[in-house]
Amino acid sequence: MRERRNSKPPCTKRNPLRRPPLRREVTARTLGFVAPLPELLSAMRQTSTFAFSPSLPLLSLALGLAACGATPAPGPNLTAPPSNQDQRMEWWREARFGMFLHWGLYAIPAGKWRAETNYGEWIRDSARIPLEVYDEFQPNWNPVQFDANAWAQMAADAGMKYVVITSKHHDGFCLFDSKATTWDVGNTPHRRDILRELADACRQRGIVFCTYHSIMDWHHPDYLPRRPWETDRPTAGANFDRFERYLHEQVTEVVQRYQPGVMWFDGEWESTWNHERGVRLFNLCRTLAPGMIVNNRVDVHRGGMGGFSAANEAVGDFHTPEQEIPATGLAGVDWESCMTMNTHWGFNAADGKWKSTAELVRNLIDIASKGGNYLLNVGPRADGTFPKEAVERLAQIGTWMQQNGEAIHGTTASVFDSLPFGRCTVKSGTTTKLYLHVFDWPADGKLTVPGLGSTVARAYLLAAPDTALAVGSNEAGLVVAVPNAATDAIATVVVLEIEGAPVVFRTPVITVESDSFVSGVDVVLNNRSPDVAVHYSLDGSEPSATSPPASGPVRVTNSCVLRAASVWRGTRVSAVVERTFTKVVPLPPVKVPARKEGLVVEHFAVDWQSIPDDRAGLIPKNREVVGSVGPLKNPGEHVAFVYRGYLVISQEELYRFALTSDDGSKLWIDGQVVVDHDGLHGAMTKQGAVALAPGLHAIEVAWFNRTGGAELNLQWAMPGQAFEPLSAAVTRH
Ligand code: FHN
Repeated sequence: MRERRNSKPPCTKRNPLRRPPLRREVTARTLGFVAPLPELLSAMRQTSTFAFSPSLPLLSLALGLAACGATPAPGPNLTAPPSNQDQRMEWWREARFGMFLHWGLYAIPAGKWRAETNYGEWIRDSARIPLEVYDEFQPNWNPVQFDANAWAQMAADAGMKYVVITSKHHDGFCLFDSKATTWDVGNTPHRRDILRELADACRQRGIVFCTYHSIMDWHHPDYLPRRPWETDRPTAGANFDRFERYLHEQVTEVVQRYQPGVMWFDGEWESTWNHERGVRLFNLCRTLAPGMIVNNRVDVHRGGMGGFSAANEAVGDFHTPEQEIPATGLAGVDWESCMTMNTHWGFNAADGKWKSTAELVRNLIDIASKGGNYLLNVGPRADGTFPKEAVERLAQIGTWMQQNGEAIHGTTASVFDSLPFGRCTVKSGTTTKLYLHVFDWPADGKLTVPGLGSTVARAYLLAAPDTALAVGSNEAGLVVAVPNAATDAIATVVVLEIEGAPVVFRTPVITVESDSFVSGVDVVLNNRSPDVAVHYSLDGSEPSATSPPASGPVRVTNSCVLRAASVWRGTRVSAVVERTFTKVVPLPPVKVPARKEGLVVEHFAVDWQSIPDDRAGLIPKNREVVGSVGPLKNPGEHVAFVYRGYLVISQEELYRFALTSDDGSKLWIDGQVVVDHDGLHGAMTKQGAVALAPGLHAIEVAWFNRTGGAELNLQWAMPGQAFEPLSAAVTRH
């Protein structure tokens, strides 16, 4: 359905600037503005002197490419179904570094509205700009200095291997000429296909073109909820299912027209979006372009700014921490930290809090050393230029990457738990390269590398690969003789070449389903160093070379303190880790008459911010019998559901429960709290466990949704088995 606002038709509907379908022509561009708002006019006058314009070399490159009809370099193969997830993610893991671009109408006010200057891409909501007032930015959209080749060249020069640009942000304005709406660039004085030009410019430089697409849409009449302050904007007739069809139609347009390597969804946290809709959108993307990567924000489980989808049911190809770098990375999964250069995503003319190039480069190194990708944002100006501070930083990052890109692109996470002087990235093969990124250069010329047992075949500065560095050792570890001065103040890279896999003395990691058990539990001890053994004790004694080695999972059948350490050539070479395990007595069954299948759930209208202990006095609005606890279909806001009944237990065991909810939830078994997931939070999962004897056991689940996302799902598992939903076969009331 083509979007039409349900209030007076948008000023752009009869906009005389509506032109024939966008073409890739380069036209004489005039700065034709239509009756700008007073603030807008003054804001634009303030930004009339634009800091960056394409330099001559860039222009000649662009003309050269155009003249020779350079065909876009191949990106990932999006149409062929990859044989596995590793194949789909291969180029992305190799890339490690990308450019994020937040660009749209919000660049016109540039963060300023009336007396305030701290807005960004959220300005329509944050400044409470009515729709019809915000619409008037559309005829003023005319980025006459937009130069896709210049943008792509700056990304390439900075060592960025992919670019993610906002095809649509939360304001709903489309940076492409959509057949589904007039709220797009096709209806502005700017008559070019921005995404097409940028996609071509990227591909001509071997950069993968990608798009960010917001699920949340503050413009489409069918999108709900409205902004909380938009009380005068009618909701009658709004149909979110119809909006979902509109969303699918536009995602199909973007994918089929521009073949993005990544579809980067966002704005997934409001109550109308749920797991089922997320799965449908994810499946649409897989159908349209099997090789295309989709982030985890297509679903509702990113878990807030930490960006980690802990829920078992979550879909998406990578996790998305935002404005933060996970302390120890996100082990075993693909993840990308997206961060701004200053403090805004969209252009803000007053934001002078720019991160230093050193901080940006060290963020890149830190992220790569933890096995993640760095998506670094630029918020272009309304005229199509980059802020000069961004241009400067991209160029300076490029200088570092020119010399050291080999230590970032195609690397994997450090083999060390930590290093005193900086970070490590790795390239494995018959010869393994350890790239030591030295932030704190040793004044005495002795770089000590603790915890490495390997013999180093060769050591050198990445900046001077032909000059071998002497390697020795002392009680603290390996010692590399380095020059007295670092070659790069931000980070100097020292390369250690090792035959085969590195022997690293890492502290073992204990992995186990639960610290308590009924009959026994399997404990996995892993120090992630194949040539280094793990020895352990179960009597609380110091593990040593004479303790038993862990040749597989250790079976614990009695309460004990397990202690473990790494051992190499008869010597303990790591710290000791320990875990206490407890054999528990199962709760006895409750004596109740046999009951019917299912649980009773009572619905309440409440305004909780947490689950009250005393709920006895509540009067339910509704009561029904259900077979499982969630997922829910549009339960609404300011509601609470309380499930009660019995679990049918056939085998004496320790049972694990995974409770996913947005907002708070709690699980009791026989009156004991097993999972306390209370409070106001996004869709996240929390686990608990309880030992149960055969028979019936009382179960109660309380959940509430204040506003926003409304997720609930309870799953359970026996030892060694996958989580699955409860079913009517195991519930009674
Ligand atoms: O609300 C958006 C925000 O404007 C920006 O796009 C960031 C970048 O990932 N994502 C959302 C906030 O999590």
